[in-house]
Amino acid sequence: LHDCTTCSSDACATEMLRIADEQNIETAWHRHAAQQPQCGFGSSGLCCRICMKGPCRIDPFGNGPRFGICGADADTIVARHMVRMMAAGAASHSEHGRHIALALRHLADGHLDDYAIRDEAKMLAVAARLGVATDGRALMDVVRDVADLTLGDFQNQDEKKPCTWLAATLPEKRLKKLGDLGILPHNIDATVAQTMSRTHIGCDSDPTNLVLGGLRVALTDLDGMVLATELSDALFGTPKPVATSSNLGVLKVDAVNVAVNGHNPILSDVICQVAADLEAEAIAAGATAGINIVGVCCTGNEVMMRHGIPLATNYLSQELPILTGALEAMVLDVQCIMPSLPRIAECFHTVVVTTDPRNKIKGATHVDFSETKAVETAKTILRMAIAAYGRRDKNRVNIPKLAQRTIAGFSTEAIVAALTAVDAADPLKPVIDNVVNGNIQGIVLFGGCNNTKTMQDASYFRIATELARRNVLVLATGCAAGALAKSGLMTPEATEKYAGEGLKAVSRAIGEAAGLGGPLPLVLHMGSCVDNSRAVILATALANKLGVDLSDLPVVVSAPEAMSEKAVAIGTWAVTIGFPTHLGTVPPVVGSETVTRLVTETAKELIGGHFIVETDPAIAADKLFAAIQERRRGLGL
Ligand code: NFS
Ligand code: SF4
Repeated sequence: LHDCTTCSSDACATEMLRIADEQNIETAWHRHAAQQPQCGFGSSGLCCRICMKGPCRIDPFGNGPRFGICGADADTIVARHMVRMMAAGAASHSEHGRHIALALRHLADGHLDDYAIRDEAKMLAVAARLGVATDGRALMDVVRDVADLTLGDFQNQDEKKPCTWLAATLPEKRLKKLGDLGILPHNIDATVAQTMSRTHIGCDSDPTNLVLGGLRVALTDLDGMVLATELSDALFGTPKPVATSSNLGVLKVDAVNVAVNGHNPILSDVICQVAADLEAEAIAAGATAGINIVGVCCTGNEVMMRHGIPLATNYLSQELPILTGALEAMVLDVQCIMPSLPRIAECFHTVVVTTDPRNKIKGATHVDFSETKAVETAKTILRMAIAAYGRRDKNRVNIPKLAQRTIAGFSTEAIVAALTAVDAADPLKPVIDNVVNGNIQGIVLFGGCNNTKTMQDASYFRIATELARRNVLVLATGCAAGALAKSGLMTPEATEKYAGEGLKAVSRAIGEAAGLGGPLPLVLHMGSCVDNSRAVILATALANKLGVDLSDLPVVVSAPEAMSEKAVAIGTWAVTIGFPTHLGTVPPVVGSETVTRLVTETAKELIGGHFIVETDPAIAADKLFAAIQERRRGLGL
């Protein structure tokens, strides 16, 4: 039903897809094939389902209807749907952030015994950034104030007062520009609700005004991400470089293998902490190697960054760990989880466990997770996995041999610490000097998902190696980071092999000064998708040091396999804070020339950033490099 040679560039995925075919098990790739051809109206954004008079469709070639029944034209229809995608993305990231902020608040009030402030220095640094007094105060009083200020970003009703975290994160120049345009949000929840309300039938139909509203709601997505990352670091620790490995070869034949899949470290971090306590029970059940926790998608990135937990795989191949026949449990929380998982698990002994009462899946076992009994729940789930080990069919175990060595853990703090080893008095100076002398041409941040519309992981490898060869420093988050880790690009060897001479020299100097015993990895893993905020904080530090705006920096963003509504929100705020942003999958906006022009051209004049839509990875690399060169010229370099 599908052509395996174009599905994935990941060797483990290809191997497992052969097994899927042999055993007649359906995966996302098979379902993608079954969906072809996909609807042209939907693909171009010209199908409106906003009211029940619809669906209405606009003929892109001008031979059929030009207006929906209410009178909405292609521009309105495209803009409304795109803006709603941004709102959904912002809601998702911010809900994750709210969850962490509420946990902090409950911790401060003494209600959570299973959590602690594991990085006190980060907690105090965050407090200082938000203007919370710390001197001589009890830590939990500081935590309570930080939590309350954070929750204020979901509650403030004064439209003139921008969200606290955005104000504490972006450079002054950028804040002023966004404020002047009226797109600096005051409240995450209110902005998401306003976005839903203005896109209801018969409300905002002016495409420019709608897109501006989209930029505003996308900025709430950034707000939610920054607060999620920074507070998670305080709760669970700020990542430091750590050596681990990636791809399905991280599963162990003699272990109780447990995959954590989803996004929120509130659950996955506790699972990692308690696994050691149940080691003896696993061994007693016959698993001589004990319990082996592996990650999938973004929660995988969270625990990889903080604990060196290996990454089994990224989004599109999340079904495949079950097909190895060696996965005892897949533990889920929220977002980007395929509803097909329990169906596949039925063919094996794997238990699929949902944990969030608002995110259940038919066929999965639900174990309600609450922070007040986190350790107890994590143990219950791990014991379900240990019990499943006894039901494993040894004859059906097929673990691919491949696991790539991966150096992860490059939080902003870790990067600054490495740079401090080069110049203790002025850590950012080595980066700036090397950007000025051209050893580093610029920085690219890879983010976003996998998408069946392209070969899995292939464009990431192609664009990243192409830009590194041209001396562009490469950062990555989310499933982009998963792709680049599985491709073996998060190693010093990859730097030796693929980096241009200038970049290689800088990476060696920093890596050696920082005691890594070699150059920095070619790609710096900055974390999960919410951790795109780390790159914003780093870019802001560089901009502030140079006295310029983010839109002046030779920094670009690339999402070659953008898929989710969250990715739409991230891409949009990346543009809104001033970065040229590449999408390798065509978003459903091409049905409107006006909206397409707004986000690919007008945005550049208005806010400095713009979307670059390019499905060919080689041409995308050229376009991203050209955008970097344009920025360099602007800086007189
Ligand atoms: Ni980001 Fe991470 Fe992956 Fe895409 Fe989904 S897991 S939050 S949305 S698919 S990168
Ligand atoms: Fe059709 Fe207008 Fe209803 Fe959309 S909102 S479905 S265009 S009538």
